[in-house]
Amino acid sequence: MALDDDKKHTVQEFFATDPEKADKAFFGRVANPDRRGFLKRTGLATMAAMVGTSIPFHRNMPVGFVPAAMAQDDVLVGKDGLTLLNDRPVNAETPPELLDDPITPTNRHFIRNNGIPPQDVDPATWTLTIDGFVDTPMELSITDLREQFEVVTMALTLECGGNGRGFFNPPAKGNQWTYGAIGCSEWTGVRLKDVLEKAGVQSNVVYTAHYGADTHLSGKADKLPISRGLPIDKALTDNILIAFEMNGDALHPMNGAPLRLVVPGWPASTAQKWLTRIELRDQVHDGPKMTGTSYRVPGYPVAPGQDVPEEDFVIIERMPVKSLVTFPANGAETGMSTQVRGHAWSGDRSITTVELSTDFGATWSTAELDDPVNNGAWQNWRADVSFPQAGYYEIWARATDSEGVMQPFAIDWNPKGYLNNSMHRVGVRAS
Ligand SMILES: Nc1nc2c(c(=O)[nH]1)N[C@H]1C(S)=C(S)[C@@H](COP(=O)(O)O)O[C@H]1N2
Ligand SMILES: [Mo]
Repeated sequence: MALDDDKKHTVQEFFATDPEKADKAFFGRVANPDRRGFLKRTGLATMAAMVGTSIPFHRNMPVGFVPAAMAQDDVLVGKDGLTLLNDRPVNAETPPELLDDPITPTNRHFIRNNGIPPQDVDPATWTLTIDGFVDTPMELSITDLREQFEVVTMALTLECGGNGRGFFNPPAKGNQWTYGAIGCSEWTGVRLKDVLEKAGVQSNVVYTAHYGADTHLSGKADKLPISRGLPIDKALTDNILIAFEMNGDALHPMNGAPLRLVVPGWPASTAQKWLTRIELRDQVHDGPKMTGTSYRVPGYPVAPGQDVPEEDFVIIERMPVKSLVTFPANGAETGMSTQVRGHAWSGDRSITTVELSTDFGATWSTAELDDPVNNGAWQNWRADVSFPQAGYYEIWARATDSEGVMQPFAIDWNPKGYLNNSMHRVGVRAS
């Protein structure tokens, strides 16, 4: 199903730019004034082949849209088993049982886009500008980065601030993430700190501002989909990378190829993909998704559903203590005993304990817990559990971090559905 005249464009883009032309090219369908149109026999056959069966109501299909089943395959190329939450922009999460690897393979790393990724990126000509309040503004190619700075490889945890939003009640608008907007891949790049220090951070700098090459959904060139930043003290810590490789290969196009920031333990929205510019500012950054209620929570505890004035919202910094059970899968049939395993993480802290319960929280036992492979990586844990008799059990996991903070059982509700770190429950049938 190639676009014969222009192979560089995906089906998705072709339909987005000129739906009627795309429709005609694909299916030979000419629009009627009422925005429907009869598919020619061959067009109908093509469409049926693409969705895998006949389309009884094809006469009702508006001209110029991509069948959802087809869109899914198209945008998740190079990903395996992810759940597509939205295809414009692309948002896809990983089911917990597919996050079982100690290091998340690229094909299992979630995708969270706010806009349309850049097309036809060329790593050879890509540049990163460092400007704002620096002694020496710089424009660096990826080769410059590799040659002028120490190249490091680290496993780093990225979690979307909205992970777990789908469980909020009353619900919060936005992508209904469940568990899987989290991953810990191995990233190769240079330290943000080294690059900023080389440029020379001036004494009035308080915040960074990150810019990427993706475009706004509206198509307007002067509108950015997202531009967030970090307090300068955080930006100068030593496990934030400007990365050009993921798990030993080029970055996946949806995960920011050819260059991105990786900011472990803070909302992954700070980890700009398709990174083109870092500006140092003498005030808190105010780019799109920095202000208002974006990536912000009320500065005090609120009741579910409570109205909170916008000025009471504060910028989310570290992500909270959390754990995930990646084996067994929810709904699994197990024997009378099974290994249970998963990961745990807590912003820029470490995890000291992971506990499991199989009796709805009455008693808890401690899991075996690994140290992080490096600062910024999640920690893997495992335990053997056995069940006293056949039946339905829930495996509950709760982590405690180095400051003694434990995961809660219930959601700490906030209006935009951020930071849900309530305990992960996995139901199994033992026999
Ligand atoms: N340029 C750009 N960078 C971005 C985004 C984006 O839409 N555009 N999304 C951010 C958000 S909200 C998240 S959670 C992470 C997701 O990274 P991933 O898609 O590689 O998992 O990228 C961040 N960086
Ligand atoms: Mo995010």
